[in-house]
Amino acid sequence: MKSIPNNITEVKTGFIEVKSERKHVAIIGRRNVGKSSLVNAFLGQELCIVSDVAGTTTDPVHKSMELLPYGPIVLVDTAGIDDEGELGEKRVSKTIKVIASADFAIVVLDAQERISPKEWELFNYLAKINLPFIIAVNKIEFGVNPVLLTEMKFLKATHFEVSCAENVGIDALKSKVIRMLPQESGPPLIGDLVNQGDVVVLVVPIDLGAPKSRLILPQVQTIREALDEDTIVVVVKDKELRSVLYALKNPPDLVVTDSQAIMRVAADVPDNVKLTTFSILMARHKGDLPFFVKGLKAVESLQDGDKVLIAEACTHHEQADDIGRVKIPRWLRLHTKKNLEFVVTSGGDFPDNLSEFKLIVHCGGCMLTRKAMQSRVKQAALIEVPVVNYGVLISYMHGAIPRVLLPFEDAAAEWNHQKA
Ligand SMILES: Nc1nc2c(ncn2[C@@H]2O[C@H](COP(=O)(O)OP(=O)(O)O)[C@@H](O)[C@H]2O)c(=O)[nH]1
Ligand code: SF4
Ligand SMILES: [Mg+2]
Repeated sequence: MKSIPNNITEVKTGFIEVKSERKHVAIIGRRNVGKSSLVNAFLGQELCIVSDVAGTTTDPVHKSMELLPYGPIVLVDTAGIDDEGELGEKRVSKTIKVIASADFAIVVLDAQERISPKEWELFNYLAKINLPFIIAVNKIEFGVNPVLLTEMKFLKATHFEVSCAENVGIDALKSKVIRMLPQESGPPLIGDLVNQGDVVVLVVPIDLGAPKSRLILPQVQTIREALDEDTIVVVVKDKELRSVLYALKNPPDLVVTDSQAIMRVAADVPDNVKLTTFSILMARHKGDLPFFVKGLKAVESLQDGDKVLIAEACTHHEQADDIGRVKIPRWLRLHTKKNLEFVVTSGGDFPDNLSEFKLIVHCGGCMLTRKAMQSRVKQAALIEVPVVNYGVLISYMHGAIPRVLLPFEDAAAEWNHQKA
């Protein structure tokens, strides 16, 4: 068993968010309208439990599928928005979190009924967060309530009539969802930093923290993007970097390194070569790089007793020298010379009580969708709690931030503005 250092509170959530590059489609509505039935009809298989007992679906259920010809998506079945009691309220709050980080929603209504007050509230919420959605009017075998039709006209929302029980209208609904799904997937990792034929060197230390027999997602994604851009990709450990630079006829066009090796790598890579870290690339791809750079200002005003949230978006085996639980707290205490209190969350959940924290240090978020990461950043920004990510903070504490931000005009400008 590994021990967690003093002053670090561990908050774990069981739910792991994966499938990060896929669009998330949330299936939402009141209890018993047929949300789970719709997920099953979409999948063409009985994955979710369907029952006429209200409140059968409790925790969100994530299911990947190929929505052809659009591509891979994740369907998220949720508990009813009208769930009651103490447990019910917890389920509703989980559903709200799913909605906030979804890319699209299918609101299921019962064809025989009218729009209820809870459903009006839901539509208001969707408008407030600007989430695109479609209404699936389910159980149409017995006709559609004319008042419901008038109410939907008033809403001006796109709707489709379906029967999950008789598999009517499901294909048409899928086609419509495909046409409505947002396309945007955030800035590239390196696509705009390189040209065809460029040489890109990726520095991947294989230390105790590296997973066994594989590379981590940001590394794999960067390799793939570099290949897509027709560049020549060289992957090396930090120890071999110098030999590689020596062997190359010309200096490389871009070097990307693991944040923890930044000082050694920066010393080896000539000043005129673009250098950044995987974490900085992820900060831009998933989050908001200039906002994270702004967040660095808060590091210098931390005081004894201040609470710092370390947010990890997935659960993994803790290492003896764990980056989130051990190294970052140690470096931050050393850097600030303050006795800080750390709270670590891992898993797909994100605390509601963000205002308690003077700083949020988020992981790269490679397992989160861009939408989910953006929603976390927005939540913190709304109450003015500064956010940085692991890589931005590590480069800052190691004095390498000006160099690793150079390839990114807006983030470099934010840094210069802060220094002015
Ligand atoms: N008549 C009819 N019943 C349906 C239809 N879709 C679902 N149901 C029934 O409605 C009840 C609730 O369905 P379920 O999918 O569990 O609803 P959820 O609580 O919104 O997930 C179940 O008894 C289903 O069999 C439909 O198209 N027609
Ligand atoms: S960066 Fe975050 S989401 Fe990605 S593996 Fe690390 S802890 Fe998990
Ligand atoms: Mg259900």
